[in-house]
Amino acid sequence: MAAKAIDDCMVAVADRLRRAQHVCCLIGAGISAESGIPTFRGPDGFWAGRSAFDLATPEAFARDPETVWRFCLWRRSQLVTKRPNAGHHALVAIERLVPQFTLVTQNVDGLHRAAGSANILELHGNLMVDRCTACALETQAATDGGFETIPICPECRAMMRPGVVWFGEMLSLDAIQKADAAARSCQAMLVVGTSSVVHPAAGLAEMARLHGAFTVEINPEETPLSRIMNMCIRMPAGEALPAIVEAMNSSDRG
Ligand code: BV8
Ligand code: ZN
Repeated sequence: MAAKAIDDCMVAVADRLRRAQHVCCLIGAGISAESGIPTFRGPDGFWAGRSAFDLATPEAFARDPETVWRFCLWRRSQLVTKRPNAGHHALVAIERLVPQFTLVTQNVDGLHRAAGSANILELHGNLMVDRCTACALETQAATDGGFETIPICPECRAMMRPGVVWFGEMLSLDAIQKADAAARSCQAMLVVGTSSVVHPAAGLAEMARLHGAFTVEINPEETPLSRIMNMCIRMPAGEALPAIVEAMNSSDRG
């Protein structure tokens, strides 16, 4: 894409965001790829050579909790050294430039909060949270010790589970209701770094489009939702989002 065409595209998106009362962003693992965190369905993704249904379902956990915990603890050991990238920071900047902003993320890596985002809905939970399988007590995962031992509940001594939403599990009603409301009421939605195959998250982009939002997909690859988007930016999030913020700020300067 020629430089001029990219600029025009960023200015067009910036203009839409500037004119919006409410901007909603639907985020997937792709935004964290530039922080060194694997995506799920890419060639070197988490699901490459592994079955999501052996590692991310309640049945898998009931059948073989050790294997599910080993996968989770391994991901945690990688995550503790990762930092937000320019894409995460650009989302913080956009949040501060518009009247109302809702960040709906499928990511469980906590990098949006680390970057300074405020209004975050974590649809699939958080990998650094443990939840008791018996009394539902939630604790922050230990990061100082090793990543070898399965956490035990400090209250009732039952086994803990990772605080993420597995396939076949309901999402938090509060999170999905707020995300649905945001999709219905926003004037612009950025759909960033998601393959748009996991529901009900992917349905939020369709909901936004249905309610008249200007929808922009930021992803180097095409997805099943590309065809319904008003605009597709085939660039990495870490490049596209800062360029959009720059265009928003320069539109400020007139
Ligand atoms: C539920 C665990 C209902 C946490 C995950 C229709 C309606 C409702 C449900 C379903 C339905 N059809 C099927 C279902 C069931 C299922 C589902 O969606 N299955 C799919 C696979 C067909 N959904 C569920 O089970 C959900 N629960 O619906 O409950 C219910 C009703 C009654 C009773 C009980 C239940 C639960 C979904 C949550 C599952 N948990 N993970 C964890 O360990 O992380 S989902 C998993 O995929 C991840 O959490 C991740 O968040 C999610 C989505 O993946 P993406 O983020 O999109 O990542 P992916 O690798 O796929 O794509 C990355 C993209 O980034 C790519 O496009 C790539 O091109 C791009 N990219 C790469 N680099 C960059 C980039 N983009 C920008 N910049 C870059 N640099
Ligand atoms: Zn307990």
